[in-house]
Amino acid sequence: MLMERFRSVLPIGPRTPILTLGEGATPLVRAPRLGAAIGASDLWLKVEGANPTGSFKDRGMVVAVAKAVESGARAVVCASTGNTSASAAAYAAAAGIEAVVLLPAGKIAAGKLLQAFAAGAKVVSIRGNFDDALEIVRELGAAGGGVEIVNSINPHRIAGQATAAHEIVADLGGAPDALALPVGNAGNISAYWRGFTDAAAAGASAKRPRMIGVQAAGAAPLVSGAPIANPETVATAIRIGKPASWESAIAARDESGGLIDSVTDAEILRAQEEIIRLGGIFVEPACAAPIAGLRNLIASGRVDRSARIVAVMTGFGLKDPDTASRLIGEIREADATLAGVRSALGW
Ligand code: AN7
Repeated sequence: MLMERFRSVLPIGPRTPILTLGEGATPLVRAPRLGAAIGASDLWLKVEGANPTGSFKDRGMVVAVAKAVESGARAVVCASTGNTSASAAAYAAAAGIEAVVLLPAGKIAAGKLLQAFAAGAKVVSIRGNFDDALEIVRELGAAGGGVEIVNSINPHRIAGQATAAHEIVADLGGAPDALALPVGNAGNISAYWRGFTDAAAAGASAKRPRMIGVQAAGAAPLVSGAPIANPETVATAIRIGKPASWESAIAARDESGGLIDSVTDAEILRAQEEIIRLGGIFVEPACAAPIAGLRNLIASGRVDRSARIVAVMTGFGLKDPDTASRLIGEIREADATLAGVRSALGW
């Protein structure tokens, strides 16, 4: 129950309804075999796919929807590459308000699209990309009429997402040396940095981590330094060319002595497979970006191999079954006998 546990760091007043679908308190697990594969000796995974709708978005959405209800909103609206829409649809359903989601046509992973429909959201497919959709959402929100924007430009989203940093500090007894995560619209890197900064100020951690953001090469405006008109990547979650939280992401990078790097789609797909085959955690492609990025950064000496590193696995693997279907192997057919199964296994 995120809102109750983190009441003191959230914008919760006497009239704020306490919502929950069981978000937060996600596992932080060591990944020694995965770490060895990328050259990191103390690698941990923060398993955000364990949230109720399968992504980290639930942490901020529970707060944003509660505040929308408090303010009397009749609907929440968002642009999304998929996970924000799945989360908004679920929390709006539980709160009894309408959810409207604007999605880039043809670029939403099947699981996420299904989640939005299943929860009863109104789904609008935009003939454009995420950045185009977010522009329209800003206009919809500015028009008023009881419509609350629940993208990460809503500060309640960032406040809620910052709770993940507090959980890591509590679990490890302080901040790690580095935190690595995928970067799209750049809300999450901003939220983590705020959370670690607040935890350090409160005396819960002696230090703050280096923030290591990783973008997909075809959608890496924070690496190139300029917005990208037509972002493309297999990791559709982070197919974003003009991040809304641009300045705060750069501030997180620079204040932490960190860096923002990019990886190719091939590197993303390889790392997605390694995370499940060596770490046992099945993630959607975006989550592989920080693992692929860490391999390169450790190899080139820009990240210390003995550093304690937490990589954020932001979304669950079954969100995008189409991209994962390459991992399906040969099915071994067998007669329904012990001998048949042994023979199929080659034992
Ligand atoms: C799995 O759902 O932008 O840098 O509209 O789904 O805070 O944007 C999702 C982003 C990383 C990037 N990992 O986080 C959306 C959306 C996953 C994601 C990100 C997203 P931000």
